[in-house]
Amino acid sequence: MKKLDSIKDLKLMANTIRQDIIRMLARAGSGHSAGPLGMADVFTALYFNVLKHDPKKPLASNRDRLILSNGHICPVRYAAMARAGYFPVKELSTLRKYRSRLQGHPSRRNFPPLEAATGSLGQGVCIAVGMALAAKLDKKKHFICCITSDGEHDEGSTWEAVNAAGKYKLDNLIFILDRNHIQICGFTKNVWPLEPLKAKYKAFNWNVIVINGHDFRQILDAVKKAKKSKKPIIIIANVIPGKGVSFMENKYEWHGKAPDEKQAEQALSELIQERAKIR
Ligand SMILES: Cc1ncc(C[n+]2csc(CCOP(=O)(O)OP(=O)(O)O)c2C)c(N)n1
Ligand SMILES: [Mg+2]
Repeated sequence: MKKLDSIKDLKLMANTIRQDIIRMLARAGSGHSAGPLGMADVFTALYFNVLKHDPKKPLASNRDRLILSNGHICPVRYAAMARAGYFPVKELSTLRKYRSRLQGHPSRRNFPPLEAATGSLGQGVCIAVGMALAAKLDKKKHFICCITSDGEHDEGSTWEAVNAAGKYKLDNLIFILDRNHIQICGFTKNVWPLEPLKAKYKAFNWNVIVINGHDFRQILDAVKKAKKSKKPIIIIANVIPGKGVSFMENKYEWHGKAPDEKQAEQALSELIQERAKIR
């Protein structure tokens, strides 16, 4: 894997990925903007530093598995994978096109390195728990890392998965929560309050780390600690939906909307200005 060790290089890569997301969505003319932009730093840290993976051998049996349970934010995963060398960057322009490998929600049938077909909320988390249990039964050493979202915790099946992971003491399972406080039609606290999330996970016999999901040092430290946990662990990553684009930040209206041409131009100019300030 192409490893980036310096925080500056990670920040530059995350900025590149945010620009990719804007270009892909504008070209597709539909899709989700806020979630992918919010998770660009986490995905950069995963693909360019902490996950064990090899784009040249994408299905190697000892790879860490990454399940994107909130499948609708897949543009961020596609951009990170392209930049990491899984496929040519120009293929990003096929997002959401008929027959593309890069469907609007991840399709393992179209592209096996995506690990699972997700998007139906509450299912990827269950798949991840099953994969972690299977890996333990097979005495495998890889980790199962599952990205889940706050809105996904409205689903009963999410809590069944959490409960099962606690029972089986799945110390090879790491959840990373996209805690952006928004969902499809409002702020999570108004639609379906989730707090106290930390206490709930602890009650299910999980370890919990809470971080700022835009701080690379915190992300890297948290995943390193998570790999040493003796229980299933969740990293609650507080992130800003729409991060990096002023008119999208903290606006749930951007949950499932793509920028038009003019909005994309404005977004890219802000990201390019931000890039110049990266030290
Ligand atoms: C089982 C299921 N029910 C409903 C939906 C429709 N849906 C798509 S995204 C979403 C909101 C989920 O919240 P979150 O993942 O926190 O959204 P974001 O932070 O990206 O805005 C909903 C209800 C779905 N994908 N799956
Ligand atoms: Mg959310």
